[in-house]
Amino acid sequence: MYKWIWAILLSVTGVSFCLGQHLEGCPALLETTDGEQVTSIRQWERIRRPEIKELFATQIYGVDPCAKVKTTYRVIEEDSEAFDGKATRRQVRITFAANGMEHTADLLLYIPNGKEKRVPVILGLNFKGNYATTSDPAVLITERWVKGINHRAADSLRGCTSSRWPYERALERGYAVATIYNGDFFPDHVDGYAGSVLPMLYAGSRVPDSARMKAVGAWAWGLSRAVDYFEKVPELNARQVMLLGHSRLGKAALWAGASDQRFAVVVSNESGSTGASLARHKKGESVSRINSRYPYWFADNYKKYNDREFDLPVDQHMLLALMAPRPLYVGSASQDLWADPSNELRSARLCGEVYRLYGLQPLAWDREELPSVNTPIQQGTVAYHLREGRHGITAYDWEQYMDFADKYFK
Ligand code: GTR
Repeated sequence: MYKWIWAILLSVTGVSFCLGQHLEGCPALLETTDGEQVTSIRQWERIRRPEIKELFATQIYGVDPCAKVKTTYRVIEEDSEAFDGKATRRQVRITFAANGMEHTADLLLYIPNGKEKRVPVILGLNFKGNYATTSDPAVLITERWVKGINHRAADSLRGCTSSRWPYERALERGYAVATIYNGDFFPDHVDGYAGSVLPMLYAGSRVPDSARMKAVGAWAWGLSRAVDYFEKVPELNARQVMLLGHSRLGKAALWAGASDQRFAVVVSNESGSTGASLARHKKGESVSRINSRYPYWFADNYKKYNDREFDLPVDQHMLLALMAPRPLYVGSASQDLWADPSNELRSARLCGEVYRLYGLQPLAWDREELPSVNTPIQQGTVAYHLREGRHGITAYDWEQYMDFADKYFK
């Protein structure tokens, strides 16, 4: 029924969309494996959502063994005068202990100063170490494996990815920002498993080898652990976390957002293959290409679908649908053909079926063609933009994501 209410509402407001959109050759989003039509939120939440989540876990991202982990937090550095007094910087060492083993991760957090209320948080993993996200000299240099010649972090690379982390702007807009190096959970290389958090989590587990998490699963697991910490910080509003991930870390962000509903807003920036982009009819990076280049990212089961996308029991719009009813933003870039913007857009449109079930406006763009560059479509609970330019995450992207989050958090 919601479908029709929306159709009428949107047609009077001049926005139209196609009813009953379906991805050809893919099991229906709103039909259970028993062939029952899903027409209520209750059926979605009790039956279909868990079914889909389970399929993504066993076939693609890996099953969380739900190890009993004891976690401790130690502030290793803090300064209330960061960025000329605008923010408090806190670096926290998180120690996880399970199955007789230990693992650590270092979280970098900036909190805007002078706020009376708890502030919303933007969370994302980073690719090169916390110290590479900012030229702030007090940020500790990671001692873990990093990409590069000798695999050691070097002070000369401090701030080398700072254009991707506009901290001061986010702080000015009232957001706290937190990040952790992805290598703290799984070093991003083919032999990364041994140095990852996974041997500790899977010790003694009965999850079959073929369905175990690898890098992307471990990164997603780590994102949830950051929220565990936010819940203990009085300055932060842990119910207002915008999770933001770029590219491979966008894939991890989507899986984290699907697995853990504490993320209030989820943003996929150019996550492409096995992220926001549909596998079926995908241009650029296919399932077999991603699995052969990055055999350590996804569960081994995923390799069964190399060159057989049409055998997948899911497609990526179903992953996006697991965010509902929470706000979701999919960002693409016009020259990022490897990620396939058209297929990211299609996926963002197709997940709308579930948003409609909740009576929410889906993506307010019902056309196959991409919208013009730098023209964000943010009216619905699902948003999309096509930034002009190459693969990357820029100040422009952040600005759109914060505009979108403001609507829900302010
Ligand atoms: C590419 C990979 C993409 C994307 C990207 C990135 O090499 O093929 O799936 O994840 O890396 O993370 O920048």
